[in-house]
Amino acid sequence: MHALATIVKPLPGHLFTPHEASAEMRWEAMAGQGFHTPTDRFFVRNHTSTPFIDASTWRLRLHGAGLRSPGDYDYEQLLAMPARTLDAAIECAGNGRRFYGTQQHSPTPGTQWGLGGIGVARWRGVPLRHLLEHAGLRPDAVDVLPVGLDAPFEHHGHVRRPLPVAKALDDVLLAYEMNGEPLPPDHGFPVRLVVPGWVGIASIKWLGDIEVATHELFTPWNTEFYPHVTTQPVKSAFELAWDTPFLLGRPQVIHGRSWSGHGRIVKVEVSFDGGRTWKTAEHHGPHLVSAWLPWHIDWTPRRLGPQVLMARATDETGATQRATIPRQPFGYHFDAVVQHPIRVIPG
Ligand SMILES: Nc1nc2c(c(=O)[nH]1)N[C@H]1C(S)=C(S)[C@@H](COP(=O)(O)O)O[C@H]1N2
Ligand SMILES: [Mo]
Repeated sequence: MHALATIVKPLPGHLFTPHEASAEMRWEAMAGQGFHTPTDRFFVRNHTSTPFIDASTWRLRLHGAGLRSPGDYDYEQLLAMPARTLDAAIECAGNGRRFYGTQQHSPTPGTQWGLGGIGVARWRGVPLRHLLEHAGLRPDAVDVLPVGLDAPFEHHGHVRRPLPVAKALDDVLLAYEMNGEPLPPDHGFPVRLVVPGWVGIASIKWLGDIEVATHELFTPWNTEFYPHVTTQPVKSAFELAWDTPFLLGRPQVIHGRSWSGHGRIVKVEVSFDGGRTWKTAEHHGPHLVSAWLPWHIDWTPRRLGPQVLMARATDETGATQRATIPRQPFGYHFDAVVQHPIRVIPG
């Protein structure tokens, strides 16, 4: 079992691949699971380490020129406010970064995530809109800046990234529950933001402070890191380990999931011959705009040896996955088709 000092929950090797202060979910850990990612295998991305926060002394401070009635809220007050449940993905902007190097021979620095820097949970909490209105949101408010209570990151201060007020009022949740339990320490206890469809960094964990400004705000997280990055692109993954062995001639049902920050997935195709021909996969389960679409396809391996499986999805905006994509200096937004290696062995 791997233990990262920066993460509290256990990180068994069959569920996670460790990366410095973060832990990536192994996609084979989603095989046979329901729609949501169980919390025990949900990826963790920490800039520093998981802090221990006492909910009984915790306060959320709302302040700034964009509010008429700034003030502090405690945990009990938040729990007593009108709540909403939301099924949504959180995905790191760097998810898939490794494939810039392995598939396109153009590696980019940063955590070398495969495709496991994503999870879908059932979040419950208070709509950010409700809290902002409660604190007297002024019509001239422009940006909302959530700040984390974890240790400052290098010389950049606390992790914080501004959100435009329009997104803050749309579908953002102040979540205190994940998959029916109080938020675990690694995922932001006592309260985190969940910003559907946007890069993971928008979903600030261990929330302690929200500033509402009447002008645009800038922090290292929307200038230096993740500039101009808002919604997540289209991606697909197989619920399979790398190099999974399959028996020749034995019928298989191959499972996977596809997602997009822009809207619903409308089509998923799979290629078993390196991208020459594509077959349409079948959907099942709920088809939610801020989460993923589970799918499956039948396949009987007819050729021995190492080969690749490829999946490509298309969303309702027409965005799809290409064979290769231009290099992105930070290694964000890898939305090309991933070549998933498997091997077929004698049956
Ligand atoms: N306060 C704080 N919030 C944070 C982070 C962090 O390090 N500190 N990491 C961000 C990043 S980069 C991602 S991808 C998501 C990951 O959420 P998770 O660890 O619950 O999977 O949290 C975001 N929120
Ligand atoms: Mo991230």
